[in-house]
Amino acid sequence: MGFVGFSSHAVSLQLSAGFHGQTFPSLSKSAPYAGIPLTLSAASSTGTTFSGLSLLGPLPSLSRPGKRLVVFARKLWGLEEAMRIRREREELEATTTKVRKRQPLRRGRVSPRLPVPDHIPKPPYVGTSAVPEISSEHQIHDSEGIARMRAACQLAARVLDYAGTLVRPSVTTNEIDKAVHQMIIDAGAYPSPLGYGGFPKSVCTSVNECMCHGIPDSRQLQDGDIINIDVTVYLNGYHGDTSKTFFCGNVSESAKRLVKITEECMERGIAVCKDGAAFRKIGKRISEHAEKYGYGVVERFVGHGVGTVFHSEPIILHHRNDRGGCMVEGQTFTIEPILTIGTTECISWPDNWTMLTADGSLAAQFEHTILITRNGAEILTKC
Ligand SMILES: [Co+2]
Repeated sequence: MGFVGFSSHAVSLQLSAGFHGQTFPSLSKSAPYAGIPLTLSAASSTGTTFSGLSLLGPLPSLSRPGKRLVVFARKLWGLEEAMRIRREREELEATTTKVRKRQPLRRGRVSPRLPVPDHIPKPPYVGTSAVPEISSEHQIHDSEGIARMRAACQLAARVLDYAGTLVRPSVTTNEIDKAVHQMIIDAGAYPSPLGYGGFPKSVCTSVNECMCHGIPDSRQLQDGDIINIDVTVYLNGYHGDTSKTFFCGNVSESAKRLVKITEECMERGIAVCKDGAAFRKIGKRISEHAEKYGYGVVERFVGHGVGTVFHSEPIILHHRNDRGGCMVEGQTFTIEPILTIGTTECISWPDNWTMLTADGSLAAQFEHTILITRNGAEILTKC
């Protein structure tokens, strides 16, 4: 699960009805028809010269040029009109097909919070409604801490893997939440998002244009959706945090490409990590790769230190930056870039959690928790 960074350029627009989602191209655009070049350079009763009509083939012989010209021009207008109508119909069909393919995301019903048995230890923020401040302490572990981090991260990875197997058309995000909740509880862990700053569910499910922090609800997944599932578990006093974007049914090529490049961006960010490396290298490498494909890197949501505290320093920026600081062996943090096809600006739903691209375009995200080692980084949230 991500955290809102401090370098925010985001607009805080509330969603207004009809603002979000696909826009219909105005049909009036096609009204001034400019198809066949028709140039009547001269037209008189005594002599007629046609030019620019070669597209229409050989002209009939004109015994009475003036009259024939009028008739011919009428025919042309009829043709123009027919073509204009046809074009408008084709445009409309293209538009409705597009809309049918992907409706703007709509809110469903959010069911009551699921209970957690008393014997499961809860993180300290549970029971408070304010979003906790980001802790200034970097999380650097001894061998005992590393072993616990490994256990928490392994569990998070297994839960995410399982959650991904549930993704298919007609399944609701609420059903995914329930299954994830149960698996975490059964493992003796606590689902970290539940009750974090008042978040009402055990996992984040972010569909299509939702960038992150989507709340599981009664909406059924549709064929062609992409969905990020973001799992964080709290096990033996340590958080493990990971997310992945899954395909639901048949997904468009453009969505597949966005998802693939987003995963590659995360991997490239991880590849620069090692003891002593500058944090800003992560954003540089991610941005370079995203830019090659014309994608935007969202600046508002950042990676973070993770360990005994859910969100701490260092703040990991995924975009180009000159923030200082270097990685230290034994340190754990997340890298979790969000890429978009269109704008990187976001708007939120009135729940103040669900974040969507301001233009309704697709967003994808991947996240791993990593451990900094002397020569590189170990991905802890791997199955
Ligand atoms: Co996170």
